[in-house]
Parts: sequence; C-alpha cells; structure tokens
Amino acid sequence: MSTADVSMTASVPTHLVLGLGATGLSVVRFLCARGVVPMVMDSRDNPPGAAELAREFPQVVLSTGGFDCRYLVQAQQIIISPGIALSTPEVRAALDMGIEVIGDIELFARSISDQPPCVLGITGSNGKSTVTTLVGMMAQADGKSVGVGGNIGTPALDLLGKHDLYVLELSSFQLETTASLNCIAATCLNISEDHMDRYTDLASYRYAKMGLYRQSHLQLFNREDELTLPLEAGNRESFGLNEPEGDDWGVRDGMLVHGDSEIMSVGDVALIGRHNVANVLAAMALAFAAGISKQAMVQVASEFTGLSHRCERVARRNSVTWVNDSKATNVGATAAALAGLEDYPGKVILIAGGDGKGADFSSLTPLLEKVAYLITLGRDGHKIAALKDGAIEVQSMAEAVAQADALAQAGDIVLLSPACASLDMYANFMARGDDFRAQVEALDGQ
Ligand code: UMA
Ligand code: ADP
Repeated sequence: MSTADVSMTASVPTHLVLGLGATGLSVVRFLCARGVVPMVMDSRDNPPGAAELAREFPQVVLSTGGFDCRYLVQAQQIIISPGIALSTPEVRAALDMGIEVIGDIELFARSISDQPPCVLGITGSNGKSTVTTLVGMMAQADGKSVGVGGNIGTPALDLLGKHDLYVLELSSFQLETTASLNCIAATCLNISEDHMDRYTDLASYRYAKMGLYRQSHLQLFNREDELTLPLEAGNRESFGLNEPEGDDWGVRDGMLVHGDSEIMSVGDVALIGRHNVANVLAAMALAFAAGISKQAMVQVASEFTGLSHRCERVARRNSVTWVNDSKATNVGATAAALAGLEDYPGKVILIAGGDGKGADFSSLTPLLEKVAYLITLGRDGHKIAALKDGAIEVQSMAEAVAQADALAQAGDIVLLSPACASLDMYANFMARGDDFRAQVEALDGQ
C-alpha cells in the first residue's frame, strides 16, 4: 500500500471501487453524493485522478500498487473499472466468496430502474462511437434532452439525472459487469476479433457483447454479420446494406429504407464509405425506436461528416491525400478502411502497427494486395510487416511519414490505419492521430 496506510483497524468499507480512472472517479462521485464513502484501490502506483480524488473527496481512502484481498473479501459490493479483468486473482477470490462485483453501467442501470426505459445501447467491434454520436445528434436535433456517454468518453454515471434519453456506447468490458440495463433498443453493430489479450477466444468476447440484447426491449442486429444475431429470443429488427424484409432497415434502389418507407438517398449521406452507410442505418433504427422524427434523422445523416481520427482527411499536399484513421485499433477497422479504397485509382500507402492486443493479423493479407507500400511501426509492427514482401519497418511516426512522403506521387493516398492499439507508443489513439497530423504538417516546413 503506498498512497494511504490502510490499517485493518479502521472500519472496513462496505463499498470498494477498483480502479481510479475516469470510471472510478465517477463511481466515487455517485456514491459520495448518496452518503456512501467507498474505499478506492488501484493496481498502479500513480493512478490518474489521485490528485482530483484527494481534492474533491478527502474522506475517501485510496490504496495503490495492488489490490488488498483483506478488503475485497469483506466488502458488500465491489464496483470494478472496465480496464480491470474479472479474472484478476484478487477479484476472483471475492467472486468465489459470493461478493457482488458490478460495473459503473450496472450502478447506472439500477439507479434508473424505477423510470420507464430511457436508454439506447450500442456495442460492437467497430462503429460504436460513430453510431453513438449520430444517435445523440439526432435526438438533439429532435429537441430531446439527451445524455451521450459510456465507453465513448463521459462515464455514464456523470450523465445521470439531467436527461430524458441516454445514448450509451458500451464496451465488452463494461457489458461483462452489467445485467439490468432495460434499454428501449440496443444493437451489436458487428463482431470481429479484438481484445484477445483479455478474452480466451472470439466466442467469449462475442458472448460478453451479446449480453446487451438480454437487457433490451428491441434487439437490433446486423443481418450481414451472423455473429451479431442475438443468442436468445426477443423482439428483433435488423439493418444491413441489402434489401430489407418486413420492418427492417436497408437499402433499395439507392435509397435508405425502413421496410417500404423511403428515408433518404444513399448519395445524400455525408459520411464516406459503405461501413458508414450501415452505421447510419443502425443509428436511424435506434432513433426511430426512441420516437425521434424522420426529419431529425435525415438532417443529421446529411450533415455529419464524421469524428476525428476515423478515416479523416487531414491534408492534401502535392496532390497526395493523407488520411488519419488512428481509431482503427483492430483488424476489422483497418479492413473496412482498405475495402473502402478498393477502387481508388492511385496507389495506397499504409502505415500500420502498434499494440496488437494478441490479434491474428492474417486476414489482412488479401487486402494488402491493394497496398503499394506498407510501412509498419510499434511493438507488433513486425507481425504486420511479415504479411507483405518489401514492407518497411520504422521506429517512429516521424520516420513513417517521411518514408511515405518519399514514396508518394500525385494521386496517391497515405493512410494511417494501424489495426492496433496505440498504448505501446502513445497515451491514446488521439495522441497517435495528432502526431501523424503534426508530422504531415511539418513536411510543409521542409
Ligand atoms: N488499470 C490498471 N489498474 C487498475 C485500474 C486500471 O492497470 O487498478 C489500467 C487498465 O488496465 C487500463 C487503464 O488502466 O489500461 C484504464 O482503465 P480504467 O478502467 O481505469 O479506464 P477508465 O479511465 O475508467 O476509462 C474507461 C474506459 N477504458 C477502458 O475500458 C480501458 C474508457 O474507454 C471509457 O471512455 C471510460 O471508462 C468511460 O466510460 C476507452 C477504451 O479504450 C476509450 N475502451 C476500450 C475500447 O474502446 O477498445 C474498451
Ligand atoms: P468504435 O467506437 O467501435 O471504436 P468508431 O466509430 O470510433 O468505432 O470507429 C473506429 C474505427 O472503425 C475507425 O477506424 C472507423 O473507420 C472504423 N469503423 C467505423 N464503423 C465501422 C463499421 N461499421 N465496420 C467496420 N469498421 C468501422
């Protein structure tokens, strides 16, 4: 124990908050506002938020550098952060003793359990933030008071009490510890391999995501991805880029449609790429379930051009286009970006690599045929480099951008789409994307 001398002679806290990131702090805020003073533990020596905790909640004891089993096994309830695996031995020991271990989303769900359903839930391997943002904007355009949060950034508990509708992005980690969300509608957008450093296989990762459907009045699945099909019976609807049946969502004769009803032309969707048309359909289906008007849906779909770091054009110099897709932190996202460039007339130069989270990259091999030059960096960059003859391995983003600049000719595109997390080199995917952009902008000064 480092930050606090946690003596067993002190009264044993009933509530333990494991993890002091954004989630842990939101849980402390929630509990303290309700008169419960928890104890916080973090396995890191200097967790983020320690200073904030000491300032805002001096009464809360913080224990760092590990999880003290003596407290875990005596707690009434443990609220665990998504970054901590349930398989952590100290957590396992508490679970084995029958102690309740829940996440922040479950706490959120329980605190609104007396209200009519007011949550739209979004999970999947890719597209969650895009769809969450779209739905939030549609609700806002319709004049609703809406809270948008969860895995996208603002912890769900920090949204509480202020809104009529909550749009929550939910990760598999959060869903592992959530059971009572009672959503109006929920979707699993797609499933492809991710977080294989936390799951034993794709099936267990999928299983965590499927748990969301059980907590929803409407199960919205992707009919073009059979892994998104709910495991249990329920009220279902689907979306997909093909023609829909019944009341499903899809595309017919170049129009986005809901059953027989035409919504808007595919050509008027402001986002680029086929995968984004699917995202828009999913967002519309969720918005419709929450009573949001067609006019608000169409307005947002025809105006929203996308979030930064997702296939974002950051520069055009000497007729070369530079695209930042730093949020492509798994193979599925990079595959979607490359598939979108299949008919691109110029050469594609791909910068990839980082922390692969235990992924198998081999499914990228056919898509790399379209890539003229592959430049790799980061801890697992060599694994991606092994998939293509002549790949260039570099040590930094500056070097990657300089190499790409030397190889690119007018009409080419340079795409940063790493298929990996950024944490081996950066604080997060935003810092990686910002570095890419800064290095590209620095080329102008040369
Ligand atoms: N950690 C420790 N020891 C601890 C606690 C955490 O080492 O005792 C580490 C974790 O392994 C992790 C990091 O600290 O690497 C952060 O974990 P956390 O649970 O403290 O994270 P928070 O700051 O609370 O942020 C979490 C989500 N992070 C994760 O799930 C890892 C954020 O999603 C989310 O925005 C936030 O809650 C609010 O809901 C981020 C994320 O990367 C964007 N999510 C993953 C993804 O999208 O792929 C799932
Ligand atoms: P998430 O929140 O699930 O990570 P984002 O909307 O932030 O999703 O997008 C993350 C990455 O996935 C980006 O590289 C983006 O281009 C890509 N992407 C977005 N939607 C899809 C989709 N439906 N299928 C495949 N890849 C997608």
